[in-house]
Amino acid sequence: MTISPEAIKQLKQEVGIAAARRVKSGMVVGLGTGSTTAFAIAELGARLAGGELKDIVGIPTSFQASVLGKKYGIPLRTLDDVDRIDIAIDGADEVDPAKTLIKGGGAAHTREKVIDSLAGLFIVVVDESKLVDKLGSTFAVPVEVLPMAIAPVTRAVEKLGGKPELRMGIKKDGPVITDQGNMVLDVTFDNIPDAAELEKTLNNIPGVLENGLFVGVADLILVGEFKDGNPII
Ligand code: ABF
Repeated sequence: MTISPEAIKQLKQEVGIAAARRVKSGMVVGLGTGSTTAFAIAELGARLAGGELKDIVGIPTSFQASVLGKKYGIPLRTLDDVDRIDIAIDGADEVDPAKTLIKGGGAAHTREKVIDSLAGLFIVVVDESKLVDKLGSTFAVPVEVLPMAIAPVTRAVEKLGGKPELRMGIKKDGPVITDQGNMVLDVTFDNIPDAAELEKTLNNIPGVLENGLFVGVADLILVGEFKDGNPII
């Protein structure tokens, strides 16, 4: 059954709000990237403004997360300012039954993996369209690469059986540049029998900063889905 864009947006909003409601006063919150997490950040801002939530700080995973955090009045800090992250809320592009994720559709997976991995509780917020039985079946694995190493990394990834594609900007006038000044190869694999092994192998290629396989990082997956025509989490 195909779900309309409006309905998908409603699911994203419901699941973002549900995640934000798990944040308690005084917490340090990892602020993820993407449209679903944006609803969680807005809800945190509303709860702060309404006085229901006090004294939280946000650790943004990207420039986009920083902009939203500021917009909604969440005091922002860096990892140098805090000794812990209580909860991280972030999106994903794919979630498999083992809670392994593919992330990086927003080219922010390098900082996301740092913050999401440090969190005491990493909550993933997705709509039902992100659930897959087989990792890599709907989304390529993003790999952040030093620009000077694109050619050798492309060859190395092809040797692994991957089909890499340089991610271009929306206007197709040049490659996407990450917050770290690097480029992204989106690598399609026909099969990912061992995600943990592939994550390590990709990150061991000289010139690779980080890839979008998140293995054993997600603690809680909140899924927005329709049941009998009503959105449920
Ligand atoms: C970010 O959110 C990325 O890692 C992931 O690709 C994206 C999902 O975006 P959305 O919630 O808009 O589908 O965390």
